[in-house]
Amino acid sequence: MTARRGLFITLEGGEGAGKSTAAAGLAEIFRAEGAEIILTREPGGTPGAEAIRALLLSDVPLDPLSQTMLHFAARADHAVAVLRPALARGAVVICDRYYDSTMAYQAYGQGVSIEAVASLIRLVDLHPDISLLLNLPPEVAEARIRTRAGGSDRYEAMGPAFFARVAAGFQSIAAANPGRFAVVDAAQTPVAVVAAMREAIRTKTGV
Ligand code: T5A
Repeated sequence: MTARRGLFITLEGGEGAGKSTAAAGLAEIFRAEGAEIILTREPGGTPGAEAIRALLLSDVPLDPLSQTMLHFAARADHAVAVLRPALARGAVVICDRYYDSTMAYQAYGQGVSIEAVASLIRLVDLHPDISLLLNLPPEVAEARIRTRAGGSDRYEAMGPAFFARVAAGFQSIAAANPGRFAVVDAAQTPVAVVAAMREAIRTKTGV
């Protein structure tokens, strides 16, 4: 296995929490500091994983365990082809969603066993240095999603009870991993969200 030197940052949270916006802002800050930045996302980040993403976000019927394994198939390819090599070069990797999303959406949200997801996490065996949970009240997230163009994907089409389970799942995961997680108030302006994230990274990792 390749040795790691870089910094692996993941962004987590519900729909419309502002992860993509914040990931781009955070990448700008690290670029200005002179770091090599890899800005990537899950599901996705490689041609194979993007093909799996298209299936996962489609309305093709798939049972929750199948979805779980597809998320990890995409993740395994992403880890080998992009994440591990970038970290071995010493890059700062900013990943919009990672395995905590599978735990929150598929285990807490869709009822797949927590142990099944945990065993897949052990199999991929590549762990973030810091995970930033963007916390946003559901009504604010819904308002943001409504302003966006485009239709709903598989997960966006699920109801409020599902999103409440996912949100509670993220809170439990963050509480169980206080060394790795920082919770950021995502209701602030985009500039303030990114500044809070940069400060949390400095506090948790010293970088
Ligand atoms: N999924 C994913 C699983 O079920 N299991 C898994 O293992 C993984 C990895 C991915 C879907 O797959 C699921 C989760 C998802 O449902 P996606 O399209 O990548 O699909 O979904 P999201 O990650 O949720 O992406 P979104 O675009 O919906 O949300 P973001 O990235 O959190 O939000 P963003 O930045 O696009 O912003 C949304 C809107 O709010 C505005 C933006 O301009 C935009 O209009 N905004 C703000 N407005 C005010 N103040 C701020 N601070 C703002 N920040 C953003």
